[in-house]
Order: sequence, then structure tokens, then C-alpha cells
Amino acid sequence: MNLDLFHDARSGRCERIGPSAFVLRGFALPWVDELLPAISGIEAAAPFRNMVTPGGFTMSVALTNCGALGWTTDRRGYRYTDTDPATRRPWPAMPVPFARLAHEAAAAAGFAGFEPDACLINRYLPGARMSLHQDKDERDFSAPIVSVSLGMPATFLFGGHKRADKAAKVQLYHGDVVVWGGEDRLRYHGVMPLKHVPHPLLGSTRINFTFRKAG
Ligand code: MD3
Ligand code: FE
Repeated sequence: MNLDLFHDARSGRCERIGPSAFVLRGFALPWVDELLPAISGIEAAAPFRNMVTPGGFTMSVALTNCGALGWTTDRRGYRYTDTDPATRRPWPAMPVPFARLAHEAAAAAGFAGFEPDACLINRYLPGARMSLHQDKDERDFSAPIVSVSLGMPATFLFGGHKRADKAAKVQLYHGDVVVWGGEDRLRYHGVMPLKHVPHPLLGSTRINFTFRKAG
């Protein structure tokens, strides 16, 4: 039995953090037993790696992808590709429970019919962070983005439409799902340096996956 299901009083709540942005507390908890082995399978075929940004910085967050398209970066820029540049093979297929979780979470937040073609999987170790950015490498901004957090908690930064806009802080815990769409889709966002608070299942790791309609 998954004790996390009953662990905290937040589970099952929906918090609205923007006009079209919702945190579904604990929404992914019933799926964790399917998600973790699926992540291991993806990682075996397409290992996590620290990519380099166009500016020449190595990201502190390691990433991999599954689905038809995967997000990558190197000195030449950010883009979606249908193959893993490290192996030159297609990204691993999106596991069925991944796609179903994304579809159900989007529907619960009011976005019916979400069918992602890309899933970016981020792995944070203590100290890893993501600076404020917009997600704008996708072709169609009318689809929402669904994100699932597992493992160590993180402080998520939810900014505005300009980089300088003040960002709200939102704690994200194991099992939380966030859905962003509509006018919130292009808001700046980021993650504060991860504190070391080992998690019973994932140890000193945070995994975040974001489902996107990229192509
Ligand atoms: C808000 N990842 O991979 S997920 C990313 O926790 C990314 O790994 C963070 O930002 C993480 O690009 C945050 C949440 C997220 C994703 C897309 C958004 C938040 C968003 C798009 C618009 C506004
Ligand atoms: Fe992002």
C-alpha cells in the first residue's frame, strides 16, 4: 500500500495559482507505482545528461525525454528533435500511464482532449536550479503544459509575462501535478536551488516531468 496516498492533508486539493493555472495536490500519487518503473526504463534507453545552453552554460538539471519529440539544447540553440542526440535513436515511447495521467490531469483542470507528443523529464540533485524562463519552443501555445513532481520538494517560481515581474513562490511536493494553459502558458517560471531533504522513495532526487504538445 502506498502510504503517501494518506500522508498529508493537502492531497486532493486544487489550488488556483493563476487565471488558467492549477496545482492538483497529490494527483499523481495513485500513479507512482507505475511511473517509477517506467522512468527506469526510459533512463536505461536514454540516460539523464546535463546539456549545454546556447550561452555555453552546463545546466545543473539533468534531463531526458520520452514521446515522439524531445526537447534538447546545445551551443546551436533550443529545439525539439525526434531522436536523442546522444544515441541518435528515437526517444523512448511515452509509456501509456504517462499519457493517461497527463490527459486526466489536464481534464481535471478544464483542458479536455490534451494529447501530448513530448515529455521532458528533469532530474534535480541537491543544489540544482532552473532560472526564470519561458517555454516557447512549442509550435502551438493553445495546448496546456502538465507537470508532475516526484521526490524531494521544490520551491517553484511563478512569474509574470516579463522577466522582471515579481515571482510568486509555490512549494511543490511529491505527487503534485500542475497544469498551465491559456493566458498563463507563456509566464516566466523557474525553480529555486533544491534543498537537501531526502525523500523516502526517491532519496536525494527530485524528478519533474512536463508534458507538452510540441509538434
Ligand atoms: C509555467 N521545469 O522543464 S515545471 C521546464 O520543475 C520547467 O522542472 C520546471 O520549467 C521543473 O521547462 C517547472 C513547470 C512548468 C512548465 C511549464 C510552464 C511551469 C510553467 C509554462 C508556463 C508557465
Ligand atoms: Fe519551463
